[in-house]
Amino acid sequence: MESKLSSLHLMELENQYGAHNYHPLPVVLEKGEGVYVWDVEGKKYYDFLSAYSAVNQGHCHPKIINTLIEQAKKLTLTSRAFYNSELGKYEEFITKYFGFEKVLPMNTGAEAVETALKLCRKWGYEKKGIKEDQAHIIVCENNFHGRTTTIVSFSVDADAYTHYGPFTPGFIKIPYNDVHALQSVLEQNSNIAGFLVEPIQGEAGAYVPDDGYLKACYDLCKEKNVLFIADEVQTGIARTGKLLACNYDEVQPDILILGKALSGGAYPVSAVLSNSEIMDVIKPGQHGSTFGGNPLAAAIAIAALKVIEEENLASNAYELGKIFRDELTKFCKDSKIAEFVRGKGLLNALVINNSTYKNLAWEICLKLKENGLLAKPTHTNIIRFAPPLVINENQLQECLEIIKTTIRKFETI
Ligand code: IF1
Repeated sequence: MESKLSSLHLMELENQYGAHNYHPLPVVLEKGEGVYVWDVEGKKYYDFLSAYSAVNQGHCHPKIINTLIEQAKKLTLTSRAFYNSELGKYEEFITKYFGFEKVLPMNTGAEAVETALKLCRKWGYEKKGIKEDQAHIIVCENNFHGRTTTIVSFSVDADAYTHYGPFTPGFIKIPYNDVHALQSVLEQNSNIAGFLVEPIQGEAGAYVPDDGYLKACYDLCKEKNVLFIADEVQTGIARTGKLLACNYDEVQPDILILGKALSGGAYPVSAVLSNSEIMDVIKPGQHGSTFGGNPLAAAIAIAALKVIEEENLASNAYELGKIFRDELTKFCKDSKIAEFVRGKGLLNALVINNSTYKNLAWEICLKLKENGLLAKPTHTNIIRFAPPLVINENQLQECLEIIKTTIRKFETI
């Protein structure tokens, strides 16, 4: 019998044989259930990252995993050269679920963003009448939409784009949460095909725009015949306390991009939704993916979306998110380290004052880990808190205690 490898050994293996494109927290996980994960030594943690909001339904949700197992035993992949028994059912289900006429299935978030950009450009040429190669898409500063060459072409994060050029042209960056910036570009440039926006900027540290921002942008887009494209890969599927973060502003995007929790973390599943008038510009042979729309993904996604509804995860995220921010806001008043908390639903971030010690947020996360809660800093001084949406109030209170006690220990240093 081979003896079990220790965390240290497993981290060394990743370090030696894997590309160094990540800097993980030093914890090696081997099991997950609901809001909990366990490391290889058997220590149990609350997961406050949820695989960047992919496991909204909780780790290894039995209904999702059973669907996965049953479908995997039957048929996993046919390619789109043939029809499969699950895809049509899924397409009907997801379009009705989100109120669109058509869906284009892909696998990862970045692929779905790429798909939306291609769809938008094609619509710009074929429906709006923009001259060949002149279409522009407006994007926001501090965006995060994925890692492909085109997507990093419009990133403002030097780590994301440096030395990956030459870049894809055709994107105009404007400040986020600035309706006037959008208005002025729309007025100056008649070659705009779309406006791509995150309803809340996740990577920027759960940066929430003003109420009404999305609606105002949407209205401007309508006025100028420009597609409003919402990237809800991270904010969608109940994370922010509503099914979509766009629901807060009662905006139905022209193009909706989903990923992550569309599978509950069981499989890479992403999707682009729109009405036929837009989607039908893509004809056979003009876009696709070997795995996109495979029967395994289709079955899993239906199960994952059903869980969201059956377990009222949107309203749970809404209610518990409020409690979480209220408690931490109170805590921040007496803290020299914790500055403020922001977010919506269960997508929240705590801003840490790291003026005296730059790595403070990382050190806090290491201590949180020792105390049984996993979270990861972003932009050196922001800690993102995003537990699975199946968390209950008792568990949340326990987590708030862990967070507060852990941070208090640093106040005295
Ligand atoms: C990583 C961040 C979160 C996304 C939005 C598209 C994608 C993402 C709004 C692409 C992906 C991830 C990827 C993950 C880290 C993570 C992240 F910090 F980088 F910004 F969640 F907050 N649109 N977000 O947030 O989806 O291709 O990855 O499936 O490790 O890069 P993907």
